Amino acid sequence: MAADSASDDSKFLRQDDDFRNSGVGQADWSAKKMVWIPSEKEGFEAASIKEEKGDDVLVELANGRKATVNKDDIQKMNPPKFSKVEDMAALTCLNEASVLHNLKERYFSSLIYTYSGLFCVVVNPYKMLPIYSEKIIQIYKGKKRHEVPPHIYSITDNAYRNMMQEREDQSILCTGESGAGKTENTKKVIQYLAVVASSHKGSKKDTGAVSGELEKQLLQANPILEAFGNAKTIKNDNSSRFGKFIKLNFDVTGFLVGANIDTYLLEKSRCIRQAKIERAFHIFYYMVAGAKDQLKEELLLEDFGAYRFLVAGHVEVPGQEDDQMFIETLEAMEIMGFSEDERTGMMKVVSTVLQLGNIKFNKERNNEQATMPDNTAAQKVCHLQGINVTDFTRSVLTPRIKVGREVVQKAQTKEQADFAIEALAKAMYERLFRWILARVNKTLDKAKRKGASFLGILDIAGFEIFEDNSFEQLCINYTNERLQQLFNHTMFILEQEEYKREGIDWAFIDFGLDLQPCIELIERPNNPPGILALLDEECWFPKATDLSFVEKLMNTHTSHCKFSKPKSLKDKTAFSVLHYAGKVDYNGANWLTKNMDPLNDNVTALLNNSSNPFIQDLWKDVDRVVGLETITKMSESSAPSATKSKKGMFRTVGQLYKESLGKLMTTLNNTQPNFIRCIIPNHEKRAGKLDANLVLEQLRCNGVLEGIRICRQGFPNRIVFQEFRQRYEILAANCIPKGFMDGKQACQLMMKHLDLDPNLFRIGQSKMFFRTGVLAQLEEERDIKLTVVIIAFQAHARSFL
Ligand code: AD9
Ligand code: MG
Repeated sequence: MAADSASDDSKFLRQDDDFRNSGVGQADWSAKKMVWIPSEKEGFEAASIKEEKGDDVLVELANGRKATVNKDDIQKMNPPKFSKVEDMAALTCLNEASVLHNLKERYFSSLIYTYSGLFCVVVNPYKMLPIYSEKIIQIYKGKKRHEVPPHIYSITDNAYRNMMQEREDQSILCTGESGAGKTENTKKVIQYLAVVASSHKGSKKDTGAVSGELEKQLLQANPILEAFGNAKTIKNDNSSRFGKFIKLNFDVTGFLVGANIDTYLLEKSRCIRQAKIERAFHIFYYMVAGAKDQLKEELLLEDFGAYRFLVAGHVEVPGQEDDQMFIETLEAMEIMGFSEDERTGMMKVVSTVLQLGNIKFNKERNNEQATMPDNTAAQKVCHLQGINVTDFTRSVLTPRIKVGREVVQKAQTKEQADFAIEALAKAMYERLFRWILARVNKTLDKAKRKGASFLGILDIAGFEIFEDNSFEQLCINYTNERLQQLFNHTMFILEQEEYKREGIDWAFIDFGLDLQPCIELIERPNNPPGILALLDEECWFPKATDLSFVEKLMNTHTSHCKFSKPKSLKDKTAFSVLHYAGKVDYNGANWLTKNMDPLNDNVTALLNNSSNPFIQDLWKDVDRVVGLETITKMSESSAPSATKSKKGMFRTVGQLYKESLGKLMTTLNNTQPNFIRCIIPNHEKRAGKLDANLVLEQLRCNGVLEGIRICRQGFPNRIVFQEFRQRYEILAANCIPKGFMDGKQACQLMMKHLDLDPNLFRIGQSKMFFRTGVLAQLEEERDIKLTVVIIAFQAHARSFL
């Protein structure tokens, strides 16, 4: 490491050797036959084997308690030399218990990054560690992965260098559950590259400071997207409610020349409804708390308590001043080059969304028709949006819709009017978000120079299994199936290459194919149609309901290996999918509406003609809206006009998502991927606490354990000949003749002497390959041999006294 590493901060990156051997001592490990047994609270507990009787094993725990466990429940413990290893693929006993133990030991030493073969695992420390400073950036610059301790900077630097040297596009994929640290790590990647790849003349590149307009703008894009797309949730005070892929473009010399951001699945329903103690998107609070005087007047702002859509009024975020954040967000927009008109236009939309929630409808006593007794809120909405209030009210209460060939005015019920207003608020916000994204991209792409290559960073939710899983969970789990497939496939290719390079005889299986049946169950267009295609079909089918959709699913896929009916059939709209991370019970209620996402097209037509150019621009493609006709017909359980879809006027949410995921996957498939698995250590946002079962569950869902399962099929432990000979020659004493002998030849002789089952190892061109656990066995034998040698030496020494 560089000289700086001698500083105090380096202890947060790598442990001293003295510390590494703290846990179970070498002598204890071999003498006591240490193993891991399952523990309800800790995941696994260390124990020593006392006696083995058939399938039962009698063990003793650290507190002296004895227990009998089935031998299949026992997992081998690694020799102490593997304590706190930086790459878990090197563990000789590759099992769940050892992976958990290693992560835990490192976490408690503030070593939050650990490799697991192709993965980099990071456990959220929930405290500021001094590992992201400018000095640390300098330590990682230009260093290979094995030369420096595990870090997101190392992954980034290596990806960047690979991109330059191999001219291959790169990607860094961060996944994990909410609060696990995806966004924080994504920011660190960008921060690192903004320093090391800056083209700014006279930049302070060597001090680690960021200079240059593009770099500054790139760093400012995030606060803007976070203000509009993040919110406080139970799990995370700054939870991203959308996925994103940030593409950084570089020229041939490796300088940053532009960037582009894509987003996925904004949780737009959050602007109209929030769970207890959660918030809507940050910007609502920033604006209401921060807009003063003239702006407040212009935006027709009211107090927090006046807005029905802010369910719990002003929920605060600890350690964050909303009014200050408003100033910072506006400043970020200024740096991004947003004009004053644009900023005001955006704020008007945010204010409108809140105001829409205050429009109330009544039910007329004798008929079903909705009325609007007080139109104050509607007036404000129309003032902000530059549309006529009478037209707006009529469009909401008695819109014109097509019935057969005729266009008629149809009175809406209170429920229909409420639904239309909520849908409008959500759509308005989503369009604003998309507009912001396009605007940010316009600035970041301004160089208009086509980059020679790119490095993309994906920050997207990991696998989700909740109590109630809906359409959104299916979309995110489908994404994770595809990402896991990419991982498995990458691993297969790399392993295959290494085996080939080393001339090893082994037919490696493509584990990416394991995921294909589940992916097909979701995305297959026909023969038979998958879940998304059946849902689309049902959306256009006369008298279709959520129930008829689920029934169709059941009929079509009864015998599919990844599909099943939940055990309890109490809920008729339930069905289960067997994902790689586990079985998920989905609740099919509201899927038809969620997939159609209908909007009142009378109102959107008004917005499209707004007197405010900003609003007009936002609604310029209203023909893609699923209209009122659809809402009305859906609520009457009859079909919308099928011609609409045939003409391709609009696409369902499922279709659009499948398409954008397809594009993302094509992009990722053409990159060299780097996988970052973020882990949340506890659900209390506390530093220094690790809930073992929570971590194990994530390791299962995020594919780390799956990766290990794949590794175990091959020869995961590799040692170069020289190292193998040095460490284990003691076990094959005298079999190697004195004088020089080539490394491979020496190892061949040693292996012959050791008489190991040939299926347990392979001899490559430069290294030895072992199956999991073999090295532990050799370590044990080495220990015994060493002890004998030491005793003999001591006896010999004593005889001279
Ligand atoms: V969500 O799916 O967007 O809800 P993320 O993105 O996975 O989630 P985030 O990066 O926002 O989680 O991290 C949550 C919080 O954990 C942050 O606000 C920090 O307070 C904390 N955190 C995460 N990573 C680090 C870190 N490397 N160092 C310090 C961290 N704190
Ligand atoms: Mg996030």
